Amino acid sequence: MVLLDGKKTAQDIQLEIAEKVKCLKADGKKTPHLAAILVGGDGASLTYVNAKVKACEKVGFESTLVHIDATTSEEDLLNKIDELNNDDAIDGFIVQLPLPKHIDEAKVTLAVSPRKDVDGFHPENIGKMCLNLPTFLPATPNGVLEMLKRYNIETSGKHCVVIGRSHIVGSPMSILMARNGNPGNATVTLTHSRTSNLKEICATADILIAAVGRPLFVTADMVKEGAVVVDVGIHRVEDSSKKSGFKLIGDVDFANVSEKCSHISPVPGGVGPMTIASLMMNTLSAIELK
Ligand code: L34
Repeated sequence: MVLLDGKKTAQDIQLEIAEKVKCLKADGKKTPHLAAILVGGDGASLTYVNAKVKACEKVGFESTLVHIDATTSEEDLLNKIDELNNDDAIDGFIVQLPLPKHIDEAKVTLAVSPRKDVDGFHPENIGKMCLNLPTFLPATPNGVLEMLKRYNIETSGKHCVVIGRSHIVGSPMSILMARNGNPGNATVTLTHSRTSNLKEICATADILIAAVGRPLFVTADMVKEGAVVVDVGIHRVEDSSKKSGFKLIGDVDFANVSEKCSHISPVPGGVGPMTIASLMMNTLSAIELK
């Protein structure tokens, strides 16, 4: 079994980006500048956003963290987004999800200028992704693609089963795996909570991508011998033996599934760090697309 080491792969990518940033600076070009808006935010969101800011430092980008109160009105958030849309210093920005319940995520997604939408969530960018036109690709699915590519995993002609149809992971993941490209050209089945015979379908997957959002949902009986398993889930569960009081687990029952598959991504240290590396790639291309 080969471990798909997202932590190490993300570090490699960040070193490559750092080299490119050095060249940009040497050529007198603008230093890429990423901003992140965090509204309120639980511990997990704060951890992820802080990791994004830290990654910016590592690759030599400038970064701005806009941390606003959980009680902020939708209108105030939309105004802040407009400010960033019009700020020439900022090349790209993200609004960390989830948002507090009183704020409409769809409205927020639409308010971000497609040119600065380094999360790749704006309908214009989703449309371009579907048409295989150059654009910002959503960070998590693109991180998974990059991981498959760097581990030389053949996707062409393979049966890829994606579990979960969220706007930010499952849906775009299924489109990217089916696109004409490398990685891509897979035969994709997108499954979700209404899928009948889910276990049987998963057990036919050459590549199984779990983005269900339920801890340890994927058990060994759902996995074909020799399959490639990518775990996009991330859950904090109580663990009194840890200083933090919790441990991280994924959507996949790693201990049992890892005995059966050819490749598997761990949690932590799998897709999470790749999401961040992928955001750095998009921010760099925000400069290049200009
Ligand atoms: N707008 N919202 C927006 N863009 C995104 O791309 C995200 N996502 C998801 C949640 N909301 C978002 C993230 O950034 C998930 N996500 C994310 C990013 C990083 C990590 C996990 C999820 C990550 O670094 N995970 C580490 C462990 C971190 C910890 O200690 O909790 C890992 O090794 O998996």
